[in-house]
Amino acid sequence: MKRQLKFAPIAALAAGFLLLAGCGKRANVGSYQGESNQIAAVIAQRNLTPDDVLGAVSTYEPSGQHDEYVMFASGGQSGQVLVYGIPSMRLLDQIPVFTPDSMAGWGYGGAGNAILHNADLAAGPTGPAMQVRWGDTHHPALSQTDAKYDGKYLFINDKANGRIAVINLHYFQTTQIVKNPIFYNDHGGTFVTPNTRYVIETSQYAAPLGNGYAPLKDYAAAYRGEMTFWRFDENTGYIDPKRSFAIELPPYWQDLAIAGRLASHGWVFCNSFNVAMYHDDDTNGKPSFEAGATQRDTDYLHIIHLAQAEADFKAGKFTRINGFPVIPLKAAIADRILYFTPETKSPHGVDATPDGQYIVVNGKLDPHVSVYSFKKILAAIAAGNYRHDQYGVPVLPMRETIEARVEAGLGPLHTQFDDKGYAYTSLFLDSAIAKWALGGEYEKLHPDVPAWSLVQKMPVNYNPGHLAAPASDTSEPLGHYLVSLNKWSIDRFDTVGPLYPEDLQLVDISGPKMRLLSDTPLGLGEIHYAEIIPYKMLNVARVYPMGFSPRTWQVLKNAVQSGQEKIVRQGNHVTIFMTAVRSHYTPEVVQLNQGDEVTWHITNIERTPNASHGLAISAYNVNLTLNPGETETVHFLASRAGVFSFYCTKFCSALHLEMAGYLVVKPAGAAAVAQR
Ligand code: K7E
Ligand code: CUA
Repeated sequence: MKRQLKFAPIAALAAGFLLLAGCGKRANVGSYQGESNQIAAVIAQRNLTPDDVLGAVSTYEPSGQHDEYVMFASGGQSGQVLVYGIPSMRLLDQIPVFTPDSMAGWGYGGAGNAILHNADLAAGPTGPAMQVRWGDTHHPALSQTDAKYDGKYLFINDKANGRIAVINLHYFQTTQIVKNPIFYNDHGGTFVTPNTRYVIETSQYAAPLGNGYAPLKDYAAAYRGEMTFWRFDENTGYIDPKRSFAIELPPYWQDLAIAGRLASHGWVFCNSFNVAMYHDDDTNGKPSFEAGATQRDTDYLHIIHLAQAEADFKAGKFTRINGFPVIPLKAAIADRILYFTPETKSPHGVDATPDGQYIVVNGKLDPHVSVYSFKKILAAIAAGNYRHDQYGVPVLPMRETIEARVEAGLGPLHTQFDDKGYAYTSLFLDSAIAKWALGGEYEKLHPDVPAWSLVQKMPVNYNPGHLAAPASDTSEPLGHYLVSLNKWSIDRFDTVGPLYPEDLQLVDISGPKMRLLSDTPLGLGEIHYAEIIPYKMLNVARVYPMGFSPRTWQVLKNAVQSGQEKIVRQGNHVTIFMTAVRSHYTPEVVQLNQGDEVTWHITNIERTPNASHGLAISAYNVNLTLNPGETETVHFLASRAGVFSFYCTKFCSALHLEMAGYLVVKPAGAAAVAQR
């Protein structure tokens, strides 16, 4: 075991620490003279190895000191986005997206309701409307300008319900959720094109396009996959569904996707599995999907010429499904939009090198990562030396498209890149990360290390899914850190019941060897992917402009201002104009008749950062969070008679408990409430 430390190393460690500390801006050698023995004692008492101490001092943020990077991580089944500081791995925020969130007051009466409602299932020929109040978020994507992060927006998909959300990073707030009109689920999303012109969302489990019915026996004829290109409008900050379109794909189960950049700008790549099109109606005892879907030796890397698809869309070469433009498979083939090249069966992640020259496919069942050359793909297309799959899609021979195969280890899932010409691949089965050297132009960055060679394997705990490195998905990755997003934690933390947390392990990749720095448990959801950006690239607001509505994303001219508070009754419709400021609401008493229709406007008129207030109304399921300047509107029917308190849910001041009021609802039949 590693936890054995003799006195000498402790002393050396303490001495080294003392020397190191001497270089810091916050202290000098002299100031540690008294502490060095104490430090050595703590190291001994806690049984720390030199690596432990190095990890601790590399990641510890002293009180009040901020992190250099932030990581935007999918919150998995929580349906949200998590925000971490790096290197401390402190959880800074949970941005509510697909799931109501009571801290943010998201989905309990305010703006969140309207945004969530917009992405519910609409009623249609196949069934009634359905409220969907959760999501399974997988892949966050930061907006890009010229293939670099611009820090403005974040996108995230909901695999379970086929939805995409837009988060504005000025306010860290979800502004829009769009429901895919032709598919129920997705997985290959979100990924953005190099100028965030399009946000990509790809279906996963083939089904009839348009959410209709077809029996499983008609799988090959009636089931399809698709890739949707959501047009993002930089001027408005919203996805414009009217300028968005999809491409019909064969009913292979499409997996991860990535947009090309630089060399491969204008192209998109997507993995698939179950090219065998295995399906079974469970009546004849055929094997399970896990056996049936993997019976072929190869699946297909999809190569999609987005620039040509966009031209077809603009030329009106599409059909409409549920009103949404879809370029039919036949047209995609005829107009040279879609190609395949074989990949070893059942791969998982597909990633593009920073220069867009190589497409890296992670084997999953194959111990190799396969590196395809975009130059070779173009040459293979030009050579025309291809066969066709059963739907007529050209299949480029693998020997013409592949550049290298790197034996990384067992279960390669996802790859990230640093600034020194290296790639890092998660090995799910090996519980390890493989560091390997890129070839081509990247060889110049590491002249002594052979191209496409394995450099180091480092164990992680356990079963890593995605990895995340700063700006890895851009033309300028930053290196420095890598986070291993591990699915299993087994023995790493105190057991807290049968549902185990994930383990996020922070790794230092700045030196020649990867070095483990810390473990962080996560019990809120399963992170799939994450993107990391230097904090200084963000431009985050501290307060809202006065009267800002997160529903309209505008300053409302008629937002309630101080001195204009009132209650207006028109028949049985009552409108409340309320303000909140430390430490009271105005008005504080609202008297209604049972059956009144209520519109309740409230503005937090604070200008002080951090001075948020809440508005919780007992029995009416209303819970708002109002940040400084924010205005919200709640509608409800006063269906229940009685005396209800409303109060501020945020301990905003010494007199916070007094920030409360009464909602008095007189039972129907009793004398009506006098008008104010
Ligand atoms: Cu979990 Cu990218 Cu959805 Cu792999 S995915 S782990
Ligand atoms: Cu406002 Cu407590």
